[in-house]
Amino acid sequence: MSVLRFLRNVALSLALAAAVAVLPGPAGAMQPVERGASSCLTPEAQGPAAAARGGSGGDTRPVSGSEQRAIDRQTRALLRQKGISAAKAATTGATVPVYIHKMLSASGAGDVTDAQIKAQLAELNQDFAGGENRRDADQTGFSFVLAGVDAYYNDSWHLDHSSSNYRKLTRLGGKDALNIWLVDFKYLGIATFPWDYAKAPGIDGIRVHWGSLPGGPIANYDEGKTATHEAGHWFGLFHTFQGGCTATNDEVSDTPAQASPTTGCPLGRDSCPDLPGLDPIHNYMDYSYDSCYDQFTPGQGDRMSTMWAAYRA
Ligand SMILES: [Ca+2]
Ligand SMILES: [Ca+2]
Ligand SMILES: [Zn+2]
Repeated sequence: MSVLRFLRNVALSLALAAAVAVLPGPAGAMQPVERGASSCLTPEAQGPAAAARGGSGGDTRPVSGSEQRAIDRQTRALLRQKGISAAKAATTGATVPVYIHKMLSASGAGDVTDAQIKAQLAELNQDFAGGENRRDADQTGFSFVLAGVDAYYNDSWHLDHSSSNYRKLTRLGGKDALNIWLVDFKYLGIATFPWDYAKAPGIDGIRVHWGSLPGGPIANYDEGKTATHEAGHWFGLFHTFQGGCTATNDEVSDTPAQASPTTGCPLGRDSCPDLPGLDPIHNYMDYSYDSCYDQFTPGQGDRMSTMWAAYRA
């Protein structure tokens, strides 16, 4: 994280803490959220109506084109070491244990119900099974089972402060376990990548705004698909706009290239008019509204399987 970005986040965190302090209860703690860490903060971004998944900087650490190629070389080398062919790796599936950590304020703000957690797991299972678009969505071979739910009452952790620290202290399971920390921050979610697990296992997982769970209070992002998007990164997917209008872009051949993130659900958007296909606005790895999302592609399914075989199996 750049110093500038860090300072901006600190400033925002302080502003959020101040705002939360004067607003009562979980509903009052509702704050504007964005996917991307590098989005510019504008006055308009101060209300829930401005909620968006974020800017082009994204909700993961940035990965340059040259680093993408280095990751691919490393992935191929790991699979060779394990004696797994590329074809076999691409068919890997798994049942993923999920640990939900409710990072509540000292007074209990940011809580979600057991029914919401159950609905979130059902959403993940539906989305990774291609259940929202029987014609075009991939059955990825991944399913999810709830392994545990815990709650912490800590104002600092609730606002995602000291996140490296609290994640190391609370993370459960091995490299195959999806840890979901539910927090209150300016993002919808933030994720780590599988190829970073070995060097930072303690922080592996996804942080998700508690208000984005099914039935949550964030307009347009209240169907639990933020967790689906962030889990996509955790499995090794980039955004569909990674790399912009280039032939390689997100390294998935069946997602048309896209110049920039989508907001809302603009049918017919074509931000790379010189490259084939309309923008994949329905793809879980774009920034569209939850109601607009309905698919991972077969190519994305293959990439997630390949990354799983290399880094999480
Ligand atoms: Ca692509
Ligand atoms: Ca196009
Ligand atoms: Zn993302």
